[in-house]
Amino acid sequence: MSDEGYDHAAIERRWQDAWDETDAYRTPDDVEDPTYVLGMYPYPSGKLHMGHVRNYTITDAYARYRRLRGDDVLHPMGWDAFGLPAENAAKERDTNPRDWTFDCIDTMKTQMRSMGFGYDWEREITTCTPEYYEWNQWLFRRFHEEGLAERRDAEVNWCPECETVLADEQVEGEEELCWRCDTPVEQRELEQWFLKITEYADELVDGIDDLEGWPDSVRQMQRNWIGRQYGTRLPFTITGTEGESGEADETGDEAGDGHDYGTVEAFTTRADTVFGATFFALAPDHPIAEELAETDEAVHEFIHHEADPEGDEPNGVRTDLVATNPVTGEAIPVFVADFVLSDVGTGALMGVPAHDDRDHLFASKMDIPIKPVIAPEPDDSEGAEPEPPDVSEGAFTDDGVLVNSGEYSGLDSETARERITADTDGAEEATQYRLRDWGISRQRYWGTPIPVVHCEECGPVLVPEADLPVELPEFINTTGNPLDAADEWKETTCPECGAPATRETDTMDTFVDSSWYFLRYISPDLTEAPFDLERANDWMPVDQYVGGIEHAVMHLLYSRFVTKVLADTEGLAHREPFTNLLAQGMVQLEGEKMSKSKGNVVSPQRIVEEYGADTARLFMMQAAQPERDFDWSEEGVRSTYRFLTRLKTLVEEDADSLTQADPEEADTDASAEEYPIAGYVADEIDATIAVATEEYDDLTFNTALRETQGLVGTLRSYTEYVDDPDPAVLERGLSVVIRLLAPVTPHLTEELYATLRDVDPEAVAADSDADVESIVEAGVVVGADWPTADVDRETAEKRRQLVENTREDVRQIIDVAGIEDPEAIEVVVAPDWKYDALSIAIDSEADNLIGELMAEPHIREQGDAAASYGQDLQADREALSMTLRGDAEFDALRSAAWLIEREFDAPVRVVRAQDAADDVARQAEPGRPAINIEE
Ligand code: ANZ
Ligand code: ZN
Repeated sequence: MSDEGYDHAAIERRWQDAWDETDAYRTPDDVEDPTYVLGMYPYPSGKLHMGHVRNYTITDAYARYRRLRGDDVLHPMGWDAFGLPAENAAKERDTNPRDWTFDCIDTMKTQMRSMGFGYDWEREITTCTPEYYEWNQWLFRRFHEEGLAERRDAEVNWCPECETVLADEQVEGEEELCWRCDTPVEQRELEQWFLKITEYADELVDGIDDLEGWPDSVRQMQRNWIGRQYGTRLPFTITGTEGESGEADETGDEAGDGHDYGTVEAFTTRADTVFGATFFALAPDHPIAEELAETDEAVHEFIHHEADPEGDEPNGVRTDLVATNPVTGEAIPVFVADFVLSDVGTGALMGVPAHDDRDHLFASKMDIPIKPVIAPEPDDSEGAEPEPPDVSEGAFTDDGVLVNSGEYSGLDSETARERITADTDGAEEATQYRLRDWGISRQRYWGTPIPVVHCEECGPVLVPEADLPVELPEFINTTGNPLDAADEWKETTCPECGAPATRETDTMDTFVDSSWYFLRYISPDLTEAPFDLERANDWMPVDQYVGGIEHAVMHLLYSRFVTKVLADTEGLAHREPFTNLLAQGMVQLEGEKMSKSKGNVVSPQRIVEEYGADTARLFMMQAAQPERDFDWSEEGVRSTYRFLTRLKTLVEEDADSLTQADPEEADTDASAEEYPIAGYVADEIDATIAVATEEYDDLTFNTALRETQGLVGTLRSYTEYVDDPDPAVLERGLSVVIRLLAPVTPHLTEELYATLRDVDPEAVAADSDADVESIVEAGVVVGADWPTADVDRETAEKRRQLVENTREDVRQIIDVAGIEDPEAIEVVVAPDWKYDALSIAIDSEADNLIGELMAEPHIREQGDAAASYGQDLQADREALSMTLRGDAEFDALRSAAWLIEREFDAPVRVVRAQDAADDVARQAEPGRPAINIEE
């Protein structure tokens, strides 16, 4: 403990024990609809890093805030416990993934406890336990029954040396080598399971519009990922030519001479460019391309050796075929090209180099003509004709006006698309998605076994519900998939015919686990179903979800998908799982993301040891808005620690001198009469509550904390400036500060709240259970209410602004007039009629404002003064805004007078206009008192 410190270790341990002992964070099953606050559960890697600490401090602070507001709160935690790293670690250390995982969970749980996170640990879930993954298998069965799970061929990474499938993470570098033996990895087709998320594609995109509590960036990422496009499918007729390879005539005269390949549809979003189609292209694994490869050497060579769909450059080979454009009748050459993707659209496209960037690149490389058919919209005012754009260097990709397009010339792109689609035989509107079905098969051990048995007679058969869970066998350390080597486990009998059969050795993608875990917390011990439907209907959706932006696409999309399926099949009453989403920013060190690989991590454990969890939490929450990245700063941590130390001293010193009165009952208005300074402090307390509450609602903790620290400063100056501070105001101030900080620094505030209530915190460490119970129950975490303000935020801010502006005006005058040593300062608040006039002016729609003002007898009575103020108002009409009323301004300035007094070391008098000299009073305006300084 340094000079400036406090015994944070003892305090934090004391309260953690007390919370545990009293189950302070339990959410009983019978609460009606708790506020559900959830942080993305961690992968148990062994250590909490700063990213975790930030994520979980955000949820913890918000959960505590909601609890103080009087909500029931559900704030659970669990473990995303399956995954490849555990399997690798087990192999390296010659242990098994289960032991390794549970060791990691133990350490991380201890660390979470030391951070003071208030979880309901009775609801803890661990996805690698059969009690959890049984329900993944159950889910798989349900999907299958609904026709939403399907087995198909798909490509995997295969190492021929290790004879095993590799995860993408196990394929290294540009050359794509096996991580273990450095052999070049091959692609292999394997039968795999898919969940048909594409059937929900439309609902998944449309629903994004309603996710108003999500960041726009995440919503856009989801839209892009789903990638819905509206377009047209155009039928092209493909025929062989008699010409020699590569000699097909571009004008298409020879079209139709040879072998007939029938019609191939091309999906396009730009049917308006169809007159500019100068080539046609097939994906390398398009059936026609594969057929050609049998006889055409060049096509064979391209498909099997040259095609590089991932490369930046488009590559292709020209075939002997031609395609007939269904709109123009023109014949164009057919290519096989690697930028045509087999699983997008129809696996074939019309190439329009003049208007598509990639087609332009390809055409330039392959010497294909480039023919512009869309012109930029000509400038209307000049009545100019549309001019075809220059496309020699690059494509013109905007919509525009059609040119060189026969009867369609002159139409705008949008209209042309509709007309061409309608006019062309066999053309139809089509919707196309980027989203693919969700491949869930993984050839690894540490995951949920896919509950399928392979029988020679019956094919793949689902394991019956009664036989679930299919449990993982003991881990075997082999180069390949340990499940393949687990012979005894693998051999079973067919559930349908009883013949010998083998188990599926693939396990599920761990995104399956996380696609519904938020439902499991609701009834974590249920043995008949994955979740209690009725309670889930009451408790879902998650009100506030917090996690890293790296999960903005997959995890969130899969969770949305599974929720929708459960709504359709199980009667879940919610179709979206997360109402509000916060994607937290990164913790950086010197501008770079903290990460193990960069070697720039700061250990949360060390920070907790040196400064305490409260300091770590407060520093993080005040450093930046939760969505923003911020830089770790040891100096920032130290200064946070000093702040907490000083707060502790302030509370302890004052606690002695304070009355035992209930701070909420304190009559602060009455004391404001006697002590004007106390009035100011009381105003500031209310203002702080008003602002901080709104900021907590928005999870902008940094602003809430800045406010609260400002109030601590005010309270400290107050005790320093005044000999006998009003005990009621001071006590209320301290009690408010403690409660406003409690969500972020729960341990110290609990301690100080006890001090303030004259409870000896040490008593919670004593043996008597009854004591702990009663102390905790009256404490800030369990017992206290969030403070309420006597003022709304807008009024509070106007009051502050008035005081600030007035001080600034005094400074200006003293400066400009060169006053060395002011004798007295008089602040004159405008007369009431000016406030009335201002209010009328703001509401008025009359051209003649003066006339409207003069219609009011008590304003007209003011004569010239009214006319002249009326003219001022008329001149500023657009910019007028309502101030506080005269008496409110008077009160605010009177209570703030001591600030001015202290700053300029002169007595201050605040008066209303009628009590001041006329020449001064005349200058006073609402929001801008007149100032008179005596030298
Ligand atoms: C003609 C055309 C003209 C196109 C034009 C675009 C611009 P984007 O690019 O996101 O708008 N396409 C169709 N099937 C494809 C496949 N299997 N693999 C790769 N690309 C394919 O996506 C739509 C466009 O992608 C389609 O519209 C098509 O090119 C291309 F000035 O057709 B377009
Ligand atoms: Zn069978």
